[in-house]
Amino acid sequence: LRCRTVYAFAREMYPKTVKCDISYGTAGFRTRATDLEYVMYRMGLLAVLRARFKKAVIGVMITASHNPEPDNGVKLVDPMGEMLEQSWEKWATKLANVTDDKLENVINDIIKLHDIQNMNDRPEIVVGKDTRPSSPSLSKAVIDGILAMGGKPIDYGIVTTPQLHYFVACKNTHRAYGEPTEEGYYRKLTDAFKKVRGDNFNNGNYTNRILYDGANGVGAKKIKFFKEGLAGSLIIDMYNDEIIGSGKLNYLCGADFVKSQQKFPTGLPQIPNTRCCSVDGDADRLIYYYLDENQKFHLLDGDRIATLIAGFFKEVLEKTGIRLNLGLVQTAYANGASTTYITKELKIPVACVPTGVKWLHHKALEYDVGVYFEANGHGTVVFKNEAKEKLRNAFQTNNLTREQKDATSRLIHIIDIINETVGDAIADLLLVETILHAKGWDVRQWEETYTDLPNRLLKVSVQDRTVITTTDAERKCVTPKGLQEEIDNIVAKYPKGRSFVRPSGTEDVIRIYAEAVTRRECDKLAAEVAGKVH
Ligand code: 16G
Ligand code: ZN
Repeated sequence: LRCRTVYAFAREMYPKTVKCDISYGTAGFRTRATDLEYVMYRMGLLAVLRARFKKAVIGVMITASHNPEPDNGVKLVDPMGEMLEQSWEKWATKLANVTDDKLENVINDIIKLHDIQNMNDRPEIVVGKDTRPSSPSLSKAVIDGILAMGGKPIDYGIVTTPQLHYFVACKNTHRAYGEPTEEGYYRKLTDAFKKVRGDNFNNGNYTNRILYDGANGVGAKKIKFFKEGLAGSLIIDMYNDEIIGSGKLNYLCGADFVKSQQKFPTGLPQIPNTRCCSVDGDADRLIYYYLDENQKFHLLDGDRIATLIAGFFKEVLEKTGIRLNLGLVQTAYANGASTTYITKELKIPVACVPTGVKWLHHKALEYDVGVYFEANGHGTVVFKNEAKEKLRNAFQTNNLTREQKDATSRLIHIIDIINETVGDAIADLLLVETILHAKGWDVRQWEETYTDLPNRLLKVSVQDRTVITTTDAERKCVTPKGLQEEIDNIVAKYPKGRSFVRPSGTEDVIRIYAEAVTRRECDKLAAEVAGKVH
């Protein structure tokens, strides 16, 4: 009977309305919201199958992150709060694209191939959504899919993407990771922050006030709860909190706008030398910046945050006297100056992986303490369980000097400021503020650690972006034949020049990245390389 409901519902309530195929890309499905109802319903079905297969709670997040307000999207979250396992992405794609009359076949294939026997289990599926006007009806479609397949939807309503990842991890670790509630999340992060900060809210050149751009999205709605929890230890002046449906989500503001346009966002007061930050539309990216006394814009992006965090962890780890290995994971978009700084000066090993959080996260797990960040501001720190245990055990013993004990205790609290499941703009903000406070730095001192090479990102529309394939963490083209050689020849003309091209995983375009010693050269290099991509 249930099966009949699944397919009757599909045909009657959520018929497939779009002919062309969509694919589950680096961030799930993402397109115009009006084309997504049936996809959402089907992802509800898939989430229940995945939950039965893993015998665990699975998450579904409805968001299109930094995209414009009329878009929306959906992604599934695996048991430990990670991105959906790669091998299931193709099932998501298949399920989304099959015609209504073949839906049953694909579902049966999934059940058979994965030998899912517990079809009567009623697994919990946690559902969250961003503030887009389309999100409520799309969330209903997901929930209908979950119910039709016999799952138990737990609707968290409007939450940030990283909050949803956190809830999934909490539920599957039986609360070892934290309480699976919004209050539990705020309490965990803000309590840890306050413990580390202590009674001196300011230190050296660091002042505890920051201007915060909420991108007119969920990041604005949720920061209010942090402000309460922080109880004045950090003063967050919030801007860009328009009401839902104003059309202003991510518009001329937010982390993606600031990073890609390299511009100060609208809506924030322009106060010289004042630390500002922006989050994106689902609050999983964070970017810092400021205007100097000449109104010149200075960007402190994900690379800058990564080097700050990795350098700090190295220092504190050394002070604990506990041997744990530390590494940083970047992508090809990382500014060359940041990579040089971290390897040559901080002497921390760096790995480079393809674009997309799942690659970074996976690689970071190879270190005891793995820091990963994309230049766009998405990143976090992950700790091996054994590393955490080692720290806790060391703290319990009496073999540590006073200094070692202090450092160890600080590190243990700092772990609780971090959302290890995925990049979390607000948790990252608390971590950056903690480090700047510890160092007594203002935003300019932070910027002085190294000088970014001027860089440019261009995109080119082509007929078929799949003709470009890459290797070596997207830094070299394999096809079309000869293209890499042409790029190499161009790059060779520019001192410290670097450039690569790759097909986007989220848009129908080829992206071109270039960096060089001067802005002019960099722009010329980008244009020359773009000229070869047609
Ligand atoms: C997605 C990725 C992000 C990546 C971006 C690149 C996740 C959750 N998000 O937004 O990490 O930087 O895609 O987009 O993995 P692109 O392939 O269009 O350049
Ligand atoms: Zn995002």
